[in-house]
Amino acid sequence: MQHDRNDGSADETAPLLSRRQLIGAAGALSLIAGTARAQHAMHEHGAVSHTAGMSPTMGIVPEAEVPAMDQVLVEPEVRRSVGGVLSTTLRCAYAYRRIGGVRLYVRSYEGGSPGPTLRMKPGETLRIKLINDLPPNRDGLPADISHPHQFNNTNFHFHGAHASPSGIADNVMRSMAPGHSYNIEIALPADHTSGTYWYHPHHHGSADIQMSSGMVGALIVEGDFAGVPEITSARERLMVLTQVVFDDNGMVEDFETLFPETATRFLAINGQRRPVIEMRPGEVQRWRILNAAYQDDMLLDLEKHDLHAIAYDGIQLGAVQPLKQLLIAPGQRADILVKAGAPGTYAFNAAPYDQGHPSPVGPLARVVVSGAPMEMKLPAALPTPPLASIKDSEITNRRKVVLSATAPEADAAGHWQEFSFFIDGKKFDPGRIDQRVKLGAVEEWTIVNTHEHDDHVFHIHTNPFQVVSVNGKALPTPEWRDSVIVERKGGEVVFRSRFLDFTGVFMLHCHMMNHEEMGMMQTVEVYKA
Ligand SMILES: [Cu+2]
Repeated sequence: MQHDRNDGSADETAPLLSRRQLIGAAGALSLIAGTARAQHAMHEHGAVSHTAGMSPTMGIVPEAEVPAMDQVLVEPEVRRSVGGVLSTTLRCAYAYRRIGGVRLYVRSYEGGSPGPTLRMKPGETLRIKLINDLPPNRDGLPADISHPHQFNNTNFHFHGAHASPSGIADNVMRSMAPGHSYNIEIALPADHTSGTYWYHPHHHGSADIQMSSGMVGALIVEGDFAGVPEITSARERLMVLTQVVFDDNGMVEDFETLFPETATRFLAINGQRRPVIEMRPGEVQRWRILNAAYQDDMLLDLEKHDLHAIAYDGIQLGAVQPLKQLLIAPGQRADILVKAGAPGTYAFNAAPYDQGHPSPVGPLARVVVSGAPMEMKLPAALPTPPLASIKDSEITNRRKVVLSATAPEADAAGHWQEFSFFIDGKKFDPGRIDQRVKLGAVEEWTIVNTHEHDDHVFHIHTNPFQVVSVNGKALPTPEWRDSVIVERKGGEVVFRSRFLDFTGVFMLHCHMMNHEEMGMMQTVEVYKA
């Protein structure tokens, strides 16, 4: 069956590394400086070797108590490129995680969540040996492949990469089976945009379960705003937002654990529940915010502070965009500047937002402003954005994509099996090509959401797009994105995109992963005429 196909020519199954080799490899990687970060890294490494030393059948492991909340925000371990290549291993395996007063036993990258932050530059190559140390699948393929299945298969997607979708590059058609390791090599063009990107699994059937377990990580393409001292001198923080879900055993093993709209137990930043973000009065910080939540939008609100957006989805804006609140959909990134006000403690919350069903609400963090004041300024202007606007005269073709769904009757239980999600009236079929685009085309697409009950989040791989209108209203400044909300009850987004550099098959889908997993995905083939 196509779904399970494995491009054997490219995939390499090598013997698994021994645990000692793995730990040695992790130890050799550079860790970022900073006391809190170093402590965190030590804690993480301690946890890894601890787990590595015991047999999988051993029951009780002595563990340090971790306060449930109010710890200083820490960031994931950073792995950097050296000599033009970022070469690393990523091990997928079960791990214990303490978070927010609960202990989880879930699938992870490198034993934690988020996974390590990968940092590279345009023109460089990302080379990963992905070791799938998850246990064998217990189930076969279901009759309907949009019925979640085989949760221990995985693969690797560089979300937002303008790179080849073929071979061993950013190819989400690959299937990486448990007990094997696989090479991934993604070359970024020299003119790739710089900013905040991320990675996550994208195997149809298991991606949602794995992402909701915390298998997500940031990927920073460095070098943006190099000529803007107000930004380069600002302390940078990475904030990976997730929705934390788990069952009575602290595990994520069934789709029922993810699907009800009330599934979210709490929200987390960098795998911490309500951490503390420290700032000095008058200090400006750059926050790289990634909504890596598996399902829902979040409306971010920082008490008594404005947010100043400088980039969306890893693409620089041409002017600072001041915001009272920031709506961020799953898959999206927003780079913002925050200028701290008077000393005090300020709530950073996910505020109520109606996405058809209520988005998750609650505290994300507390910002504690204290210490000696700093005199830092926000930039008055930003440089010309990296991607040229797409003019009317460039358009070679237009097309329309319709998102829809069927929901259960009012008297039904609302179990996930009573819903269906479609694009152009069909569920995902990996053996079918849904959109064929000629290499060199510049197209204008209209995305319509006819679903009565839910907003959806349109995402397409390989090429970013420039949103020109939303719900029939032209944007004063068209906005480059790789993921965009399309509102329910006939909401409509029009964007333009250039298909210039890469042939091959890639995906478009809803980034609310429950919807994607249940079939709201299509294939796109860019072909050379
Ligand atoms: Cu959706």
